[in-house]
Amino acid sequence: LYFIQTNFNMVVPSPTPLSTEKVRAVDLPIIDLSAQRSEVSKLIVKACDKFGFFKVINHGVPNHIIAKLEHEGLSFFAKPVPEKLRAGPANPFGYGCKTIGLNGDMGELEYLTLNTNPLSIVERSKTISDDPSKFSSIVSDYIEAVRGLGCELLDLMAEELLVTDTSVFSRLIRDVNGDSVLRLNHYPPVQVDCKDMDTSHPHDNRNMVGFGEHSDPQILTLLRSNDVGGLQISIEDGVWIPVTPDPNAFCVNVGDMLQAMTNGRFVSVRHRALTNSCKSRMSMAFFGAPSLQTRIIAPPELVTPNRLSLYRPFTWAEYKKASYSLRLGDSRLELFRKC
Ligand code: GA4
Repeated sequence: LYFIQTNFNMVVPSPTPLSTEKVRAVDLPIIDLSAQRSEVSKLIVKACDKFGFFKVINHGVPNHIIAKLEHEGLSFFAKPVPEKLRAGPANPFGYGCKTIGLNGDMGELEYLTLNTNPLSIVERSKTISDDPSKFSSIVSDYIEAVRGLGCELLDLMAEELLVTDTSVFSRLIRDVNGDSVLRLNHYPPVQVDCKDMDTSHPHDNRNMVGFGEHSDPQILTLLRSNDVGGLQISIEDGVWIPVTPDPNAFCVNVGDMLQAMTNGRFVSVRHRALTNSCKSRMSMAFFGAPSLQTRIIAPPELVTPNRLSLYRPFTWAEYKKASYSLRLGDSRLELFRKC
């Protein structure tokens, strides 16, 4: 059964009709990180308040680091299925196809998830690549660069939020032995007649759900994709805002842990990915997470008489366990809300 599911030559249309949903074009924030620091931090906080989402350009992650990982990802997904299965099943790390999480969620994608711990990368690489040391150094370089960008963004947020300890957020994801995850998602085209279609804007019901609606459990997600559209965010129930693809940008999502750390000021953005009818989409997402025993508590400056403490203290391990016991689209943070 697993083998049949992984065979992407058999493209079966998803039963989910998207025609009834609302799609709204919105200019989402694109923040140029080469601008003046105080200006950048203002724009970031504004974007996190309004959308829990923004794009960054001039982000400083070297192109050659991105291009190398993209090449490795494309080569991996182009391999015959039995070879890819050597890196699986994804429980939760390794190669997965169509199944998401542990509770029956499905999507039109295949993926590779890696724990970013250096030892784990070296071990995993042996099942993924014919040249494991090359693969693990490409993956490590990418993680290091993108983690650095994530830390920088979190410091900018703390500065603008006037938190005294400006490393309070970045410290959570800086540890190389933390629980951050790297995920490569490959969305093969789901074949429908695509004559005359604008493939960069999947606005219609010829697109299928590749990865269903959810928020990311971690602190911050930095996602880069090729120039094929598919990512959508939702800030209002049932209304989807397409994110224009830009291979030179990183999309940044507020995760559930940053919502908790900001005492509910930033909202972890709900998002999903649609498949494209004609083109293959590949995204590379870094999910910045703390170590398992880290306690998630908002800094004192973000708890005020006007904004009382919203969540009870908990560890990332507790939150992660709850996430994996629920379905993809569930709102997990509600379980940790004070009454
Ligand atoms: C969403 C963000 C990351 O891709 C991920 C996903 C994880 C998985 O695919 O194994 C989860 C999902 C994600 C949220 C809730 C749980 C866990 C599937 C699922 C149903 C790797 C993560 O950390 O959480």
